[in-house]
Amino acid sequence: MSSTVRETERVVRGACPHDCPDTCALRITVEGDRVTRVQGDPDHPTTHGALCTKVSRYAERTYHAERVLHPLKRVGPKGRGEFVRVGWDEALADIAGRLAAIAARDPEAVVPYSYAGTMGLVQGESMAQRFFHRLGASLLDRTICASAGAEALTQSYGGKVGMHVEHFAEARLILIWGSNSIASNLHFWTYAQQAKRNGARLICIDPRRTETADKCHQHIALRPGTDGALALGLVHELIRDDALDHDYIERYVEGWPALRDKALAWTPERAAEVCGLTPDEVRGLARDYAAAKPAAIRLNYGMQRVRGGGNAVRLIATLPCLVGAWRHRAGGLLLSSSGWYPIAHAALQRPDLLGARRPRTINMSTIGDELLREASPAFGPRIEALVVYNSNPVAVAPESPKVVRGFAREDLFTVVLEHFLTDTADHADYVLPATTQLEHLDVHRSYGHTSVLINEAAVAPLGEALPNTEIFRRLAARMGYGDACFADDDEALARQAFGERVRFEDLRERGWVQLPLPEAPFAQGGFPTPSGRCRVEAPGIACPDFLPNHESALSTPELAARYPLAMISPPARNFLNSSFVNVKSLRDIEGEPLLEIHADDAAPRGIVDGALVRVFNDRGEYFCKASLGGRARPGVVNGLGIWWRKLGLRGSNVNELTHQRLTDLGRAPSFYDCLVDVHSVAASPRPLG
Ligand SMILES: Nc1nc2c(c(=O)[nH]1)N[C@H]1C(S)=C(S)[C@@H](COP(=O)(O)OP(=O)(O)OC[C@H]3O[C@@H](n4cnc5c(=O)[nH]c(N)nc54)[C@H](O)[C@@H]3O)O[C@H]1N2
Ligand SMILES: Nc1nc2c(c(=O)[nH]1)N[C@H]1C(S)=C(S)[C@@H](COP(=O)(O)OP(=O)(O)OC[C@H]3O[C@@H](n4cnc5c(=O)[nH]c(N)nc54)[C@H](O)[C@@H]3O)O[C@H]1N2
Ligand SMILES: [Mo]
Repeated sequence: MSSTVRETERVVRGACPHDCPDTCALRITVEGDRVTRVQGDPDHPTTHGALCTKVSRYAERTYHAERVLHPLKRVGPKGRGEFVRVGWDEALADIAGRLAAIAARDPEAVVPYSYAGTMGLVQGESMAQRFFHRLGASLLDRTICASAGAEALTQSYGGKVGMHVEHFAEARLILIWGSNSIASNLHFWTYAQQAKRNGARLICIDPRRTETADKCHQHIALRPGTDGALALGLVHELIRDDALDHDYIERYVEGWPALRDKALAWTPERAAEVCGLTPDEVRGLARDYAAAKPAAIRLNYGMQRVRGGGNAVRLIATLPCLVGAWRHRAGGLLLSSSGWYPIAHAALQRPDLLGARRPRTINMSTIGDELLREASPAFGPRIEALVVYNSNPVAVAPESPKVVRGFAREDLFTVVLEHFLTDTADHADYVLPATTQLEHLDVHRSYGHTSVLINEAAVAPLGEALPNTEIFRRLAARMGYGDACFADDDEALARQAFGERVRFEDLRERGWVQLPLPEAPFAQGGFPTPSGRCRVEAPGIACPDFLPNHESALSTPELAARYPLAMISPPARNFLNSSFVNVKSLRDIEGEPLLEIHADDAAPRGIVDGALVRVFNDRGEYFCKASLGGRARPGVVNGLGIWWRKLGLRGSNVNELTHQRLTDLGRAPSFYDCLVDVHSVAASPRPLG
């Protein structure tokens, strides 16, 4: 480390637990029993000693005055956040009793709800899954973020695999597509800048003029959800200019003729019309992409949160095959690298504990609807108990008016494992205090690089907090589950995560282990599909196509007449989804919830910069401040996420407006496929309290 370590200090190896492609290696400085600094590890290749603003304040989060440090039991109405402190024994006995009584009627009435509050393999889905499998609870389809893109990659490439992030530094052209790298993939941006210094051209494809777009050579501000049309226009031009690598296609692409025929109908004029671009933008992009060797695409999840998101990913994933970009290690595409990791999921989660039972699967992305559903033969039992960990669904799930109604059900028994009294915890019958990353052991993979990392516990748990694993271990004991797997401690779980493939001793000693992988993984095909080829069309896999948004002038003209603005809701830079919203120093940087709007859309509505606005549609209303700072394109507003409702304006956040319709592939939410209108509150026709 650059800073010297004092005698009274020790440095512990950590890993950032957050849902971000960068999964940084941390050096955690401890003085006595307190963490004094959290820094990036200078020796880890992709972290290179740098952290984002949020995680360099991780200690501020751990030692936050509002940490939940004791079990809490609800005393007030649901949602009010009124609790009394209780002991662990009382809480666990009551919870186990309630769950056992429900399970005796039908275990599927119990539903776990979790996502990536921590990405750790131990504190994520290990002991928790064992517990729910043994109980026979409903399974959870974890779709809220990336499953459209994941399913698309799996159809096309056979898995969530792609370029190595380090090699972007050598590319001649980088398309930064549906990614605000400076905000949400900072350590990739370092490589993009290296490439730029070496003369590479950077093109950002994003409806929003992000801080990343500001620093690229060109910004292509297409309409949300039109990436598939743009990709088809590009394929059209590659064919017309004969810029194809016929040899690569012949050898390593399956089903190309179907796409060729489709793309012939997508002239640059037609694509431009759909995307809200000029035909020259489409032609220029195709020419640049064909000419630059090697050309690399950093695709990210922002572009797949729309109805046709899966198909769009598949169309874009085909481009590097068509021009043979994969032949070079600095050519190709990266959406996710998580498929490279040899994780022993079954050992960690023990689906065998289900025995012969085959519980139903609840989709987390439609939790609002699911909680409000009555029992039926098709659905099964009404949801009677919800156990939430590593997630804040009341803030982050789509169509929150319904989510809130569901969580407010008096006949729903809700347990939330948390660090803080989030919007979700406010609705709990019991809140159980969980440890943060500084207080527990874990091992991590990444979805943006390819090393495995360890996170050692730096300090003892604060207050009465316990790791998620220990909470489920104790619950299992209360339920009387005697299976040996419930006795595994966290180190045993960490060792099981990779089995013999990654030695735990190496992780302990070095902090991380690089996976052994080929430099240019698909230079000669070798995609993890049965044929080894990239699949455009194959048995059971349809040729991808452009699908217009659920809500758009193309598909719902009547709705578009009433709600003429398309809204996207990408993250605010200083929050991590809804995490860190309660860290004051970070909230102060963000100021207030914002809606970015173009001057041409603001003027006729009498909206000025900084005005309080009401954003609304048939589902709900969201109050925030208008920002005319030039980041929104005409016809599109950007509602930056994801504020806690109770820290936002008038108890609302942007998910008041989003809907629960799913994507084409992967059953994911369509957060960025949403029509709204906006009024200045002063000029609003509705009385406001
Ligand atoms: N600072 C910060 N970092 C984060 C997060 C955070 O909340 N804050 N969240 C983390 C998580 S969970 C994830 S999944 C990733 C998300 O990071 P990304 O995968 O990059 O996805 P988003 O941030 O949702 O969106 C990225 C960009 O896509 C743009 N976009 C929206 N709609 C479209 C479209 O239809 N087409 C195109 N081409 N672009 C579109 C948005 O304007 C945004 O600038 O980042 C992680 N990192
Ligand atoms: N409108 C709109 N909505 C979105 C998005 C968007 O772009 N726009 N993005 C979507 C995306 S990409 C995602 S991934 C989801 C994210 O949704 P979530 O996965 O719910 O992410 P967070 O909001 O960060 O909430 C994680 C919670 O886990 C808690 N936590 C962290 N570590 C631990 C732990 O070790 N133990 C326990 N028990 N709890 C822990 C944190 O305190 C935090 O409250 O939101 C989605 N929602
Ligand atoms: Mo995400």
